[in-house]
Amino acid sequence: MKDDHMLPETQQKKAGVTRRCFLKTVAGAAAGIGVSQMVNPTLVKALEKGLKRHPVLWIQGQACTGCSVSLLNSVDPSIADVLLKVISLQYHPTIMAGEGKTALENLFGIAREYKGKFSLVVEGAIPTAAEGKYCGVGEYAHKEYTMVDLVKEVAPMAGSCLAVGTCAAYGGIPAANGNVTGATGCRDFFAANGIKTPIVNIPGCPPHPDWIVLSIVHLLEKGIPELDDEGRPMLFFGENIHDNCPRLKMYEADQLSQTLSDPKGCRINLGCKGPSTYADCYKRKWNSGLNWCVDNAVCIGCVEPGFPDQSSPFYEPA
Ligand code: FSX
Ligand code: SF4
Ligand code: SF4
Repeated sequence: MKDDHMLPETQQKKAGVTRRCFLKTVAGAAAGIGVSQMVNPTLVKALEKGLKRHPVLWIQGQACTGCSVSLLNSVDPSIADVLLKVISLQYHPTIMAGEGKTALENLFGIAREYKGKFSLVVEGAIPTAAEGKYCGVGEYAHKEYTMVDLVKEVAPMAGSCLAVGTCAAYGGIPAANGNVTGATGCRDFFAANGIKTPIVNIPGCPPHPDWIVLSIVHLLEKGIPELDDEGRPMLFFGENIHDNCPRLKMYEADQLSQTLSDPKGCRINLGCKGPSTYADCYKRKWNSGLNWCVDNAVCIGCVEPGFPDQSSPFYEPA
C-alpha cells in the first residue's frame, strides 16, 4: 500500500508520462501566458530533480463536476495522466476505481500517514443545513459521512487546501439566492469551524485547467502562491478583464455590440461583467487557446465571490 502513495520516476515512466513531457507542458502553459516566474530556473531545477512525493486527496461536495471535467479534458498530455501518474492523486470520486468503504479507508489512511503534508482539493460547496444531510459521501468506521463531516475531519490534517471552482471557494451556484441547503464555500466553512489550514482559492465556474495545474505545481514546488484579497493566486487573478480586454478600445470609442452575433464591438450593453472581474482569460483563452467568453458571449464574472447573484441577470448590463 505504501508504494502506492509514492510516485518515483520509475512509476512515471511506467505510466508513460515522462518528466520531460510534464516539464514541457508546464513550461509551455506558463510561457504561453507570459508567467515568467512559473518557469524560473529554481522551479525548473526543482521539477527536474523530481516532484515531491506529495499525495493529493480530491473530495467533492455540491458540484456539477464541471471543475473536474474542465481539468480532465483540456491539457496535452491529458491532465488525467498528470494527476494520476505524475502528481500523486490518491482519491477522486469521479475517476478513482475504488468505491465505498475501501475508498474512504484509503482517504483516511493517507490523511493520517501524511498528516500536515498532503493537499486537500475541495470541489463544490459544503451544504451545512440539516446537519449536512444534503450531501452524503460514504461510510467509514461504521459511521455515515456527510461532506460536512469529511471536511471537518480531513481538512485540519491537510498541509494545504485548494478550493477548486467558485462553489468550493465562495459557495457559487449552490449558495445562490434561495440557498436552502446552507451551501457555503471553504473559506467561510473553515472560519466557522476553526480550521486553520491555508486555502488557495481557484475560482471559475468552472476554473481554467491551467489555473488548477499550475497552482498545484506552485504549491508542491514553491509553496503557497501570492494571493489577492479573495484568496486567489495573483498569477492568474491579479488583472482586471476589462482593463486588458482586446475590445477596450471599442468601449472607449463607444463602439458597442448590438447583438451577441455582432463580431465586433464592446459587449457592455449585452451584460459583460469584465469591468468587475479579475482573471487572465483575455490572454490565456479557453479551449486550448481557441476562444474565450467575450468572443461569443459576455464575461459573466464567474471567478468573483458574489457569483452568480452579483452578475445576474447575465445578459443585462450591470
Ligand atoms: Fe461549481 Fe465545479 Fe461551477 Fe460546476 O464541479 S464552480 S457548478 S461549472 O464545476 O463546482
Ligand atoms: Fe470590457 Fe467586456 Fe467591453 Fe471587453 S467586452 S471592453 S471586458 S465591457
Ligand atoms: Fe469566467 Fe469571465 Fe473568464 Fe469567462 S471570461 S471564464 S465568465 S472570468
